[in-house]
Amino acid sequence: MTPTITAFQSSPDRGRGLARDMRVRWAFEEVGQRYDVGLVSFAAMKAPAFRALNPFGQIPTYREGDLILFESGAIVFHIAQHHAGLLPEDAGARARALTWMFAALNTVEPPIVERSAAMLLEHDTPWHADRLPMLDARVRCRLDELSAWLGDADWLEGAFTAADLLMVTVLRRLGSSGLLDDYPTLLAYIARGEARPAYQRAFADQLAVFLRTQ
Ligand code: GTB
Repeated sequence: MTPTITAFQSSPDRGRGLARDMRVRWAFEEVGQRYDVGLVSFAAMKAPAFRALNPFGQIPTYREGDLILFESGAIVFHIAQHHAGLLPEDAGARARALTWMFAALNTVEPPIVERSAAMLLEHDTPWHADRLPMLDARVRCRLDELSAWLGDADWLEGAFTAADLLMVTVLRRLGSSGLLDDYPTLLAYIARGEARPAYQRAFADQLAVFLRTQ
């Protein structure tokens, strides 16, 4: 059965692959699994029918027969568990990859999302200028640490895994901030992710939605 995911009908990222369906699309492409996409409006995402798929009224969701999933990390993990190519076979290496998947979503992503939200929602408040340096410092702290871990390695733990897939999508959110400019190691890491044919197919597909709905 072909799984169906949901994505924005009209994505605020204007097809730049920043909405979280991108990481699910990329995972499907890496493992060679076909999938369908249901496009939803903001209004539809908050309706009871959609909340049956995701109680928080957000994309992406995943449906395959009776199985309904939400949370992009859980969906990517599910795909990685059921197909070869995104997690190592060795149990220890697999656990390390899972550790980095959590690190991407629980340790690196939160300060980046916090900064994005402040830029979007607080930019005209009296406290924004005072708060931004603190938000930047929190992001830089994680970028320093991640960059130090990567060193001259291509990927977080040897070969490319679902953890790299998640981490690259998390870091891409900083694209227009200028914060990555001080981190050539991370810029090269992101570029390696973006150069993967599976990434490029996923990116083209989500961009096509944006172009079609203009
Ligand atoms: N923890 C959840 C997950 O990982 O799946 C978070 C899901 C989530 O935040 N979904 C967002 C959503 O549905 C879309 S991706 N928002 C609508 C709502 O909450 O009402 C977040 C996102 C949105 C826009 C941009 N952008 O414009 O650049 C980037 C990321």
